[in-house]
Amino acid sequence: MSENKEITIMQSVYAKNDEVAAQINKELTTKNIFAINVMGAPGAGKTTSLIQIIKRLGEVTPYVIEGDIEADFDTKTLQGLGVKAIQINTGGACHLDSPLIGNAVEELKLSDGVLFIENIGNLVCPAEFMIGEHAKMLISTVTEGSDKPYKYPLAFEKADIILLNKCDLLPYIEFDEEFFMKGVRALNKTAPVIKVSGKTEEGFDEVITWIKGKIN
Ligand SMILES: Nc1nc2c(ncn2[C@@H]2O[C@H](COP(=O)(O)OP(=O)(O)OP(=O)(O)O)[C@@H](O)[C@H]2O)c(=O)[nH]1
Ligand SMILES: [Mg+2]
Repeated sequence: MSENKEITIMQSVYAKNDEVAAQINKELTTKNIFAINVMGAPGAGKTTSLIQIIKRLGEVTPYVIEGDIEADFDTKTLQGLGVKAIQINTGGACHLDSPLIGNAVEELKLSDGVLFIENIGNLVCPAEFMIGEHAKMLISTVTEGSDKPYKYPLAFEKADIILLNKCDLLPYIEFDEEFFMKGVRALNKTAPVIKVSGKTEEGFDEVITWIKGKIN
């Protein structure tokens, strides 16, 4: 006969993260900062899109927190363009968490503007962790294939805006846009999906209109 065993339910692994995220969110709001968690697979064009967005922001001050497992190429690129950017290296972790963001926010000395947080290139874990953001921007690409909403639903479900990047490559690859949109809309009825290209620069004016609509 089997014995009854007492099982202790541990605190949610997300609870501490979410508590710190809520504090960061409040602090950023007080400083008049709108924070965007930029998510997408490795090489989706997160940094390329940020460059296109930042150069269209006009009077709005951009700040960037760059998340990578190792290296600081993206931070160096942005700093070279005069952007106030700071690097976080997780040393292996596949997503940013809110304590890491808390430290970076303190160092950046932010006020009045938009903070872009480029998360680790990964279509899974970043969507699970709040990091103090006001909105999540997902960058998907035509080169990843049109089945991505079906295979990686959480990122698409949680996104407030979705950029479909690398549209300049559409003539050269097979991408079923209708199937992609059907998958997106099954998960997320409201997020705008904007077709963009970091190469031809199409679509980014629409992205700016969305961002400015959020901060005004
Ligand atoms: N053809 C084409 N290439 C693009 C586009 N956007 C980005 N790329 C290229 O894709 C590669 C990756 O772009 P990044 O902006 O570095 O991508 P990322 O998502 O920031 O990459 P990680 O930070 O390493 O995850 C680079 O070689 C870019 O030039 C696009 O719209 N069209
Ligand atoms: Mg990058």
